[in-house]
Amino acid sequence: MASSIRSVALAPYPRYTEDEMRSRAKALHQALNTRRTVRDFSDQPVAREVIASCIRTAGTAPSGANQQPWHFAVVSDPAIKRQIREAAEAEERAFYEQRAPDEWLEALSHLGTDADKPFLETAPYLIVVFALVSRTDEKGHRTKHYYPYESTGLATGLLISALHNVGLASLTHTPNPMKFLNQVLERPANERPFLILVTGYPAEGVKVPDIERRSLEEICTFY
Ligand code: IYR
Repeated sequence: MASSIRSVALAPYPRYTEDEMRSRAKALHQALNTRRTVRDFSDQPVAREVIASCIRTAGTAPSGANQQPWHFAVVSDPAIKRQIREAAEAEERAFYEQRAPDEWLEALSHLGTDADKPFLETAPYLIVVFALVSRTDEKGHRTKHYYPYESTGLATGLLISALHNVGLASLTHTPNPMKFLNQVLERPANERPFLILVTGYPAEGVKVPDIERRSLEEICTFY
């Protein structure tokens, strides 16, 4: 290893007994397995500090060359939510009515989605996640980022888990195309819209599609 790199001691990783490991692993699986994507949100407000804390968790994700190539634009302003809804619904109408191939619509049919996106105004927060393909410093020097989408995906996974951990529901929404998010939120061109994480409490009595997780045998091979 290059000796010139600055390093610090790893904060201690606890050594659990094997029993503790089993039960901790199971407990986290049980907790995250109750997460479901919801499409119907309560308009009940959520403390901004809670959202901020969950985003700090997202920011702990590993990233290519530790460039942390993400930005989270947190929208609670009703006027901005409305603009996002209007632009997203326009794109979605074009998607559902013209652009989407039949095969794609068929794959979506069990979810019951359509071009109406009321949750973009109902939910207290729209966390618009951007992946940064590069960054320009104060001197105008541009640095390319590596694996920006993979890194931002990892951060988003942590964010979804962090939100679930505090009892908040989320919906990963990807209007297609999403370029309008740069205009509405005045984000520069190096920041590429990745997805909108619609966030809040689930609406009372909300129903979700009756779907199942694939089994361990199907998603995993031990060699
Ligand atoms: N963006 C559209 C369509 C859509 C696409 C996928 I892949 C989904 O998992 C769900 C929806 C929409 O939001 O309706």
